[in-house]
Amino acid sequence: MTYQNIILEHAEAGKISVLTVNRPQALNALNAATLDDLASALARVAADAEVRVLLITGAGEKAFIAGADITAMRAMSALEAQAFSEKGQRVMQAIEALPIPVIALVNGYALGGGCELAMSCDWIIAAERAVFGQPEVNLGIPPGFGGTQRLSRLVGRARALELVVTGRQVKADEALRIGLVNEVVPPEQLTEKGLATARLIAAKAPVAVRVSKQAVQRGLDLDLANGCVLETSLFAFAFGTADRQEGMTAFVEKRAPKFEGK
Ligand code: DAK
Repeated sequence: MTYQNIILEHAEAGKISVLTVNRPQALNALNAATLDDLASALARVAADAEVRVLLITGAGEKAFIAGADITAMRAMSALEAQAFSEKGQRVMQAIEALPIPVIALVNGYALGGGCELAMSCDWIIAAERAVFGQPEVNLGIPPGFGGTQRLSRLVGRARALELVVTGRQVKADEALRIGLVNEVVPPEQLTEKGLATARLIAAKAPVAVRVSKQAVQRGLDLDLANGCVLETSLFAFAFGTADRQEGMTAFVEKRAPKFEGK
């Protein structure tokens, strides 16, 4: 399958997928065609049982994604804007709903819809030159791809609201300090750091990784007691897998486990 504005590649015998938004001439801004490409690539990754981790990044040296495409949005009618918004929301939800870990490798500007897309991933690794922000107030709109909701969940109400209503941009070191990103690395090490993290995850028992993501993600919408009930049932499910037996047997036999995702 060929895409217009993204590249979908595979590494480690198909266990790691790397999705690159590829419109560097517009700093990888999200227009409708790019959102369609993303939706289709995400559906493909979701349907591929071999893939253990997805990495999402942006092409070029300057930007991860500089936001929704302002030039395209400027010309939209209200109905077109509604369709565009729905496409964007679907992409963010599709990222979040993937059963495997998704890591954003933010190589430069992650503004507006770009910051929102990065925050839809499970966590962010940033290059030192990365810049984050929700500058929509400069354009007369609030964030519209979930930014007000995900930013406040990541950095807290006060910091999120300050960033959203001022449009202030945050460099990588501050993003690390406020908990927006997990890690900051030199730009030339970003891809390798992402791949190394993905390899680490791909070597673990796939079912245990998937249910761990479910437990953390779905548990955040529950109170503690119900979150622990959810954890117990997912734990019991994983306990029934052949990989659980293999993991424990390998430990006792002092050898590396061979997990098969069963
Ligand atoms: N859209 C379209 N083109 C963009 C773009 C964008 N967001 N950002 C950059 N570009 C284009 C520039 O126009 C320029 O194109 P040419 O002039 O070369 O043709 C090229 O990329 C290089 O950009 P610059 O020349 O501006 O590069 P600089 O280094 O000088 O500046 C910058 C980099 C990232 C600081 C600057 O480009 C910038 O401020 N960009 C805009 C950032 C921004 O405001 N992003 C937020 C977009 S609003 C919705 C839901 C969600 C949304 C909307 C609606 N609904 C519910 C309906 C989301 C909204 C957004 O994301």
